[in-house]
Amino acid sequence: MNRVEVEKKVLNENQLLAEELRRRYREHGLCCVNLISAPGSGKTLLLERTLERMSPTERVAVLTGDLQTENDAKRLARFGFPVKQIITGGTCHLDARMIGRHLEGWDLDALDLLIVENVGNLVCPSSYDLGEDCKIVLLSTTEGEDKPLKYPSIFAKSKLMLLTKIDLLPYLSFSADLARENARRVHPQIEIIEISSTTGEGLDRWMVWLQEQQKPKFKDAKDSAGAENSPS
Ligand SMILES: Nc1nc2c(ncn2[C@@H]2O[C@H](COP(=O)(O)OP(=O)(O)O)[C@@H](O)[C@H]2O)c(=O)[nH]1
Ligand SMILES: [Mg+2]
Repeated sequence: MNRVEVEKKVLNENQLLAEELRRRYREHGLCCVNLISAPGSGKTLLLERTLERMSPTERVAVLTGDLQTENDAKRLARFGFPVKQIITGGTCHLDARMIGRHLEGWDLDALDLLIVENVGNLVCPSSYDLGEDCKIVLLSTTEGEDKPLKYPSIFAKSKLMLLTKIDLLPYLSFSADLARENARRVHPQIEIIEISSTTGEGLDRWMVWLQEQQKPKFKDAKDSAGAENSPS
């Protein structure tokens, strides 16, 4: 098999496992979001801010991926929600098999929201379906406005772009307007929220958006429970 054939086989196998995860999430009424960005764009700090704003009764869990270290899981575990680190070794993305393996031991019925923090990389994670409801791409103000044009795949596949670190705008030549324009050239319908995890700007909007994503799942779960209970 040549390299292209091997890559195709790996992606096909991943797709089957991702469909299986999607089926499980649907069955349990669980919403899954997949956060993707370059290293250092602010995924973990945003998740710290997100978890600290959640009430202890929220049914949320996090899987966080990195090539090495448990650092991010340690940062996130202190909020009391279930968190697991996925260490990929050298692999530059998470795949569906890794997700499935790390879900073992968790009761999916006890969860409404699964947040996946992917390995920091704008290229490889975009090719690997994790069975998620949507991908979310983070672009920080220190990365340059042209990244949606240079790495179009992930911006094309993401439902939401979070423009992060906007507290730094006064010190940078970064144009948020141009970044938005470039993202919309690649994906005209992409939703965009500007945030700062240090000042808290935009975080209310982000929390509402995240809550909104869970609604269709609640409805699906309710509908199927209703169908099971209804006389046939
Ligand atoms: N100024 C500023 N720094 C941030 C913000 N979000 C994250 N950072 C910093 O950026 C660095 C990388 O953040 P981290 O959350 O670890 O990024 P990750 O690699 O995408 O998970 C850390 O030093 C954070 O403190 C932000 O909104 N504003
Ligand atoms: Mg991180």
